[in-house]
Amino acid sequence: MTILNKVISGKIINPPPIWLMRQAGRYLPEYRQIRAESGSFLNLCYSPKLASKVTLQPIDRFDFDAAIIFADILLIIENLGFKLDFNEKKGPVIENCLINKKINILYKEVKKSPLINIGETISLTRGKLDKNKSLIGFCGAPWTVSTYIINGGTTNSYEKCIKWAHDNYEYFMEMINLLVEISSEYLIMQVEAGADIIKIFDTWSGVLNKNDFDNWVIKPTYQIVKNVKKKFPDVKIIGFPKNAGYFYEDYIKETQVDAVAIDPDLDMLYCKNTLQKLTVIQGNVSPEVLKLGGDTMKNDIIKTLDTFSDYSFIMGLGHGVLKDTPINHVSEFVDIVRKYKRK
Ligand code: 1CP
Repeated sequence: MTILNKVISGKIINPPPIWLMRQAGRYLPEYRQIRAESGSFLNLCYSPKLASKVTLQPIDRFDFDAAIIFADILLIIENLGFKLDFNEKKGPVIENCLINKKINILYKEVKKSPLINIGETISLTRGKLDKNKSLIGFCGAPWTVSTYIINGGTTNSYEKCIKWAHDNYEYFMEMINLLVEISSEYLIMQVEAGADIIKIFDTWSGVLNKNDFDNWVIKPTYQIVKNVKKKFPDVKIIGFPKNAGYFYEDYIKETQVDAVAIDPDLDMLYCKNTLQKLTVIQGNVSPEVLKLGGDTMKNDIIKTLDTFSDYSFIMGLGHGVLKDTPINHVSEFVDIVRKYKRK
């Protein structure tokens, strides 16, 4: 069993294992080189050889305890017939987003869609990765993915997506159910290819009220967990309902994920006294503090370890590594954690 799997199964390991969201990416020169060679971000995601190289770069450099497969949560929307592009400045762009168009399913079966390339990246990477290290597969949760489909890209007006969902409720729920179905199949393919942990990213769950959170975040996530576990009862699943605040508790109890990633906005003592009693947590140093470095970073890392190391814990960030983060801050982060002695 990998070290991360042991921790998610309830073992207390000190110092805890480490991996970071967006640990591969533009802050690494070796990533920027392969990204330039690949021509575009999508080419890179769909090229198993290059994507596998990029997945392993942060492991070679920092010796993290897990690799997360290099891909993107939005690739799946091509299966629903939407054309995805990534613009250097704007980020993801979906032409003919839902506000203008109806769903016209292009690929119902994951294995007959371009997502099959991600399975290939996973097999290639598993063959090269140390046996003690986990390979993390992932998908976006239906609500978060649907915000991009509705809006056509990143937005800062989530109220428009919420309004659209309520105004077109039946159609919206059909889309959520379709995303549950395809995402489950996609995750099952990832486990078959060699992923031993799955993460479900719900980056925009924090904009919803409790009722919508229950119906659009908790229920679809529970369905995905159920579908994956039916096929692979032992695979461990980490949920990330970012900015869900006090809704984290119901999310943990009702989705039946095996662990949750916590964002930096959550109070650490609340996490320790409440969430850590319910499940294994991963978190939650702020990516801004990692970028800043120095004593602020050092103190936050130690405080995080002091707070959470009485129970099973995975050390990481509350969100992804920022683009201009100095590489030596990441090495120092790993160094401080590995030298940590539990009080
Ligand atoms: O040109 C580039 O280098 C593109 C930048 C980039 C990268 C490196 C994007 C575009 N995606 C990724 C990789 C990625 N995305 C991974 C790989 C593995 C890793 O973590 O190292 C993962 C897991 C994601 C997940 C992802 N993509 C999420 C959920 C997690 C999160 O960060 O909140 C979301 C919301 C996306 C959408 C996305 N992909 C890329 C951009 C610029 C965006 C938009 C983000 C936004 O709307 O704010």
